[in-house]
Amino acid sequence: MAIIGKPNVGKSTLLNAILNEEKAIVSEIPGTTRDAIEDTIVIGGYSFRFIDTAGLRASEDVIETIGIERTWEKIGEASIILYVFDATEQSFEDVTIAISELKKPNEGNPFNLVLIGNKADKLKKLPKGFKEFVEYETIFVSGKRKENIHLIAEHLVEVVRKSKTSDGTIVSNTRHYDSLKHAHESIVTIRQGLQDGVSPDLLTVDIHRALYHLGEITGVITTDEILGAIFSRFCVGK
Ligand SMILES: Nc1nc2c(ncn2[C@@H]2O[C@H](COP(=O)(O)OP(=O)(O)OP(=O)(O)O)[C@@H](O)[C@H]2O)c(=O)[nH]1
Ligand SMILES: [Mg+2]
Repeated sequence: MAIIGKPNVGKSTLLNAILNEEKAIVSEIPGTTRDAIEDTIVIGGYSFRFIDTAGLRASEDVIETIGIERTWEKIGEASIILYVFDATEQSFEDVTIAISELKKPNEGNPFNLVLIGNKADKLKKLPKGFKEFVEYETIFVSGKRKENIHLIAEHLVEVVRKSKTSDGTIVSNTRHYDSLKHAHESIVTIRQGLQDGVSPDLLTVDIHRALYHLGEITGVITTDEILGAIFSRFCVGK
């Protein structure tokens, strides 16, 4: 779960409220968080890793800029993005513009986004536009007062329940899903081949294919090394 948003909207406050621990430094100075801070907690029987990130803005500061690049990396890796906004400052229009900016580099991929309107303790009434907004779930909270944090937890559990695969893993990236599907198809063929006594030379083709597809996800394709290890373990000739 990547917690992202503009500087000073209360991302670190929210992380601390979710973890119930003063994990991240909170201050009124925009740009406080520069490095990603993360921790894992179990909610409703599922393990969630929350990552607090550097606030997104154009910065002249070299270190903050590196932090913001990391935020973009985390956005790419996250299963679910919690986009935090300051409900007292950012209008519905501001938030919808920010979302379309976020979606640009992820075009074509499913985008699991939850909007968190923070600092709701300072609001007399909820800002316009959000109530009718159906595209993304919007939850208003006060990180500082720890109000409505349970709504985030409940929503996340529901998302996972709905989207989980049979072993409880969420694969929300379609590219990863395709790679895993292809790797799985090859593995099924390999297993069948082993049962049928197919020659190892022929099995190698499918082993290569499975590793290739897994490598598409991990970025590591060291087929010969891994094949060597497999063959030595299973005592089959190359
Ligand atoms: N009233 C109110 N103030 C809040 C709330 N959440 C955070 N704040 C205040 O907003 C300021 C910024 O909070 P942070 O949690 O550091 O914000 P951030 O988004 O992590 O900021 P950066 O790390 O700079 O990107 C602090 O002064 C907090 O006390 C809230 O729910 N209500
Ligand atoms: Mg912060």
